[in-house]
Amino acid sequence: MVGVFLLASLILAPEALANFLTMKAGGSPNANQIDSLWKILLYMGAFVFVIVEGALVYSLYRFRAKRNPVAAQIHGNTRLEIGWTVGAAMLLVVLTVVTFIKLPSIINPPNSDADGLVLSASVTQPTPPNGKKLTVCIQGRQYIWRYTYGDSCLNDAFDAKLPYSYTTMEVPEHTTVVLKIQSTDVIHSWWVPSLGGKVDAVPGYTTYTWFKALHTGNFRGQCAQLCGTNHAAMDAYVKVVTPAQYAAWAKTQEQEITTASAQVSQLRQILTQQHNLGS
Ligand SMILES: [Cu+2]
Repeated sequence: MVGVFLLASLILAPEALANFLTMKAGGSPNANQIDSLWKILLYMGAFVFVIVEGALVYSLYRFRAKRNPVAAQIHGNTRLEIGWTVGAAMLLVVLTVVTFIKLPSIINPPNSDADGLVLSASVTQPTPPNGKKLTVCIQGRQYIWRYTYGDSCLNDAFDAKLPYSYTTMEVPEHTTVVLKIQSTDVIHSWWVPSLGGKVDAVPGYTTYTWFKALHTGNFRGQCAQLCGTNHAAMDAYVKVVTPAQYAAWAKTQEQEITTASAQVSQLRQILTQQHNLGS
């Protein structure tokens, strides 16, 4: 009994049950739309399950062999058969309509809020209606994520002037962040569940997605496509801060990268002069 109780308290703990049947959401409008669409499907599925299984269990009990030694001979029921065919078709119609109503808010990015990061407009797809967004280019590679910040990363993600970071992406809240996703080796998959859907990083192609963080906080994700022996270690973190904090961070990051690059160039020069750097 104690064992059963302990097991039940582990399984039924709120932490264990959180998002057990439902999507992770709450970080971005697209993630919330995916979550609510999923819940509609789940509840409708649960309704059908209860009706069908209920009828089955009731029939097993009501018409059990002990009470009914001679089986009734039945040749179908036209009204019932038309009924459940039309009923199932109606359910599919409802699911289709609800899905198509929700799809645009999952696919198309909205405008940044007034207190979001102050951004210049850009015409590169995908784009919120007013064109203002923060672009982050994502490079997946075995086994780490690299992020380059700024509109011009669309031309060259390795532009020396742009700040970049590994593993943790720093972004401002209330700002539409458009992600341009690429891979430098095999197929990876970008997925931070609380911030939206899963998008593959495919070598030779560029895929896009977006999120708009509703509040500050830390969100965790992971490469969602088996990409090699160390795939499990390919974590992704998104740190959402205020627009002011983001601007300060980007500036510091830029300076630190410039300093570090200068030091590396200096070291390279010294090593080359001493013939310690292989040609
Ligand atoms: Cu990967």
